[in-house]
Amino acid sequence: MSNLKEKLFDKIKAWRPRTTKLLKEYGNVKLDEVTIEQCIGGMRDIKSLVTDISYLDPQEGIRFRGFTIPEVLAKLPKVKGREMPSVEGFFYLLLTGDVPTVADEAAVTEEFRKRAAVPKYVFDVLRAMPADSHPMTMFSAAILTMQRESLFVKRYNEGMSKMDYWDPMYEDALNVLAKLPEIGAFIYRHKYKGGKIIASDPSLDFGGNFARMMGIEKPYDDVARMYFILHSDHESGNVSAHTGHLVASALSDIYYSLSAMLDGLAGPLHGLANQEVLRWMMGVMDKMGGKTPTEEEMRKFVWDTLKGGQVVPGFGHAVLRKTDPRYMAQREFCLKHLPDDPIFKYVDVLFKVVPPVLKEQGKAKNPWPNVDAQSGVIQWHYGLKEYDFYTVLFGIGRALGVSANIVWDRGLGYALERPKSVTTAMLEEVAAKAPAKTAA
Ligand code: HAX
Repeated sequence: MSNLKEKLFDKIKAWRPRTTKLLKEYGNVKLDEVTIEQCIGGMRDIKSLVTDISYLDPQEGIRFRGFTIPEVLAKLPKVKGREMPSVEGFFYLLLTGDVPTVADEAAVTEEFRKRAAVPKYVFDVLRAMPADSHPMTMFSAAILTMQRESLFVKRYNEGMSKMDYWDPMYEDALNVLAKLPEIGAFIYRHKYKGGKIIASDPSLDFGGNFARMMGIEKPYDDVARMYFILHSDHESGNVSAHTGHLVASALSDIYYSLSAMLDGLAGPLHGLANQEVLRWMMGVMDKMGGKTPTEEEMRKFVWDTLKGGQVVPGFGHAVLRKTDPRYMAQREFCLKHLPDDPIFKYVDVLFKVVPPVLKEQGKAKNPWPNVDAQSGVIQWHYGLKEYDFYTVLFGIGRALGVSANIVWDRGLGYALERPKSVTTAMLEEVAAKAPAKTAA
């Protein structure tokens, strides 16, 4: 067993009695109540999922294993000579809850390296897809194509015990994660760079190797590391994480689960918003003949979007009620590395203009920018201008968190997910019995 796997198993064994005790001794204790608005309105805020990998506070933002983003970036071992920690060390933190030593991190890097070779048939499938396929469709298909490799399925068919589910799920998770940098970079080079593929360099870490295969110079390696870390997890209820968890709860393997989570991430209200932000800004730029709009001009563009019945991409959030700390981490990076970038200037104007407009409109519960408002700018600056690729970058990061969650789901024996639905008539019946004040 690798260090990581041994450590994980110790943690799972120590954790199991906590979950069992809660279920057996306190299973009937009430945790929450559900309103009609929550039932119709996308289950907002209903406490009905458990994860210990990350927690999203509406005011503070995300904590990974109890650490804020600045703490994570400061505490994890840095890649030699670089500003950012490695993705491998971060994955160790997500999976075990402990900050890795340099040796722990090196062991994960070695685990990923051993598993990084992508089967040739994946590239054949990608090459056979229509040229106008969206990169997210290609990414999801690439992962689904590898489903035949699943060790979980093999062991399940051999009759493995429920207590062992976590083990082949862990193996599958590492096997698929290790291949994501090459798959992502292949999709990019195949689709946008005339198929000129750059070979992987196994001596590099996850982020460094991705940057190399993308063909983008330093400091893009640090951009990649930062990007994958920031996008990894946002507790369990967001569409991508929830989809991964839901699909895996049927004991579907990690390939099915990650492919499905990517399909959810590909929606414009979720991960695709990073592409939509750039598309929106390019539209404004076109109308401005390339000039940066004044605040007054930008305000008009924002109002035009709202009056057209569309959302302003990159703003608002279902849980957060302040500026996303993932936005702030990227903003700090921009202020340090690309303060004069014209697109960053656009984003800066939007930062000033959009929240007051959304407040004035009075619909959005959170007028502040989310992660997607800032992320495309950095990619654009380093030459990645094909913005329909941006959600693939998000997907590589999100796969880290979703995989860690699924391994733990199986370790703790979480159940098949099956909420109950009601009919509209049933809701009306409940509403009719409500006290007049509530019903008014
Ligand atoms: N622009 C215009 N209207 C907005 C808005 C925005 N940025 N954010 C919210 N609203 C509107 C909603 O569409 C909703 O309108 P209706 O009452 O007409 O349906 C109303 O304000 C109330 O919505 P809410 O309760 O504040 O927000 P939701 O939880 O329903 O939705 C969203 C959260 C993120 C989907 C929403 O803010 C949005 O559409 N934002 C723009 C798209 C975006 O940036 N998505 C990425 C979010 C972060 C993420 O998941 N990244 O992957």
